[in-house]
Amino acid sequence: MKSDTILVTGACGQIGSELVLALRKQYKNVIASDLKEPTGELKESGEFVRLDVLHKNGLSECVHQYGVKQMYHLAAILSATGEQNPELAWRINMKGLRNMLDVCTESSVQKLFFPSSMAVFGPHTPKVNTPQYTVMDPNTIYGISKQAGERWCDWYFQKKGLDVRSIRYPGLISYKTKAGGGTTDYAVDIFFEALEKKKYTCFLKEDTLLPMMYMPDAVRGTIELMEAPAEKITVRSSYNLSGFSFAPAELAAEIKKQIPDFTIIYQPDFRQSIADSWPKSMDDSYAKTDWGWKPEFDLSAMTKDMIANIEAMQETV
Ligand code: VAH
Repeated sequence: MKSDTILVTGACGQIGSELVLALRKQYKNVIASDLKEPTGELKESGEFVRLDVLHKNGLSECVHQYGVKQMYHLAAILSATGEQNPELAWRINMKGLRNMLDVCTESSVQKLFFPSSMAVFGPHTPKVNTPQYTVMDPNTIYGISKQAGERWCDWYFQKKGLDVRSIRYPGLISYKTKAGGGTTDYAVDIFFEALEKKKYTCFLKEDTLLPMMYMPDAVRGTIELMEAPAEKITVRSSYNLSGFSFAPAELAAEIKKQIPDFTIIYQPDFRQSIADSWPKSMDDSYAKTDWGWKPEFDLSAMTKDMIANIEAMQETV
């Protein structure tokens, strides 16, 4: 087991809760932190510290007390919630990141991970096979904060030599911790509703094609990026990363193969305009070339794995 002490913020969130468990399989000391208390395997499997990323002193004291060498900063407000609470989203997503960047440069931290998102792209970005470098005109506070965050990360690398690395995640699908406040959350909620009620009301139009990824691939890719030799990393803003693209109708059809009497209706809400501003697919050739990225799950394999694991979880309840 590797000995670097790692601190994960936002550890109780959709990505954090699975990333911590994966890191704890490789590292002896992985400290989970969040504002809310952990539960279940996340709580039982290791150290937890209650941290507010807006309080730099608390963050700094934790880093110095534990001799933290790597940080994964996952605490953030997502797209849909951000549009309803723009001031809160900007404050947490920007001041939280600045605190992390400054604590890194003022301490023993050698490596920082920053999660960006396909939300940094906007209405004038080429939507098919969106390039690594292209027009970026995000029109959500979440996307604007992630774009600004990418620029801050690149600046801290260029000007202060901080080894900060980042991924532009597509929509992420998982079963261990429900997503919260995202526009792509339909692709998580649909599985729970399909198994519980055999029906789902989707808040996006049936043909809304979006890049997506299964969480096991996202977690593996994140750790692979952080473990790659520094000289391999040519992108210090954020790497495009993608698994596969689908629309709600395609996901519903895949679920119906496993649950034949499943039905879906479509009632688009404010999140439709957010989804319409995002890519339909992303070019992640830089990640493939620089550090060997390769997704393992496709739509069919993800659907089967999600249903099998949610059914198994429900049996233990
Ligand atoms: C959201 N799940 O919907 C997040 C993600 C690209 C989407 O950033 O806000």
